[in-house]
Amino acid sequence: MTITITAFERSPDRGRGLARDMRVRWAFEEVGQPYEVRLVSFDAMKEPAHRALHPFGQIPTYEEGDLVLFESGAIVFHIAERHAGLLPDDGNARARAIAWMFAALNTVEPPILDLQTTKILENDKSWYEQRLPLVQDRIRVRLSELSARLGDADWLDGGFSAGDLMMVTVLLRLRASGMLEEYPRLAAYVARGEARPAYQRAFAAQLAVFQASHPQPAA
Ligand code: GTB
Repeated sequence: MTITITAFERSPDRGRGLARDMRVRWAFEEVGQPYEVRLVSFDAMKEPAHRALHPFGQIPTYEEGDLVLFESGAIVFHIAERHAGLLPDDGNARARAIAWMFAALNTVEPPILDLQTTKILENDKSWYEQRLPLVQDRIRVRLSELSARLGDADWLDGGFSAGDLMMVTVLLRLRASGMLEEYPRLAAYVARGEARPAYQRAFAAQLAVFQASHPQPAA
């Protein structure tokens, strides 16, 4: 059965792979599951037809026959449960990999989102200069803890899992800030994720969407 996900018609990240369809594309590539993509505009996302798929009018969504899902975490989890390659067979190891998925989404991503909200939506506020370092420090606490746990390992708990996939995509959102480079183990961890062939294929697919809508002028 065909699986269709939604992604931005014009991603504000200009093809840098930071929108949340990227983690879903990467999961599909890791498990070798073909998928189709329906591109949606910002306006279309808020229309009833898309809200029937996603109550908050966002991307990504997932459609497979009668099944409709939203929330990138739920979608990646569903893919990981259905196909081999993203969750270990051993029950305890599997539970720990799932815990890392939740940690990425619930513990590490929120302060990173806070930084982006602060920089984009609050930079004209009188208190911006006071707030920014507070938000950055909250991220540094998490990065420092994560780096300590990772240590010299390649991945968070044994082999690469959906927990790593989620954590790498969350950490990538920090790249422009330069904060990742303060934690060389985490910078290397993210680079390992990006070097995976499945990541490369997913990145190329979302970049192609941006390039198609922004053709390069002939030299
Ligand atoms: N919790 C949901 C999930 O994980 O799926 C969050 C989904 C979400 O925030 N989707 C965003 C969206 O649809 C796109 S990814 N936004 C439109 C809207 O809310 O109206 C967020 C995103 C957007 C842009 C960049 N960027 O430009 O770098 C990065 C990430």
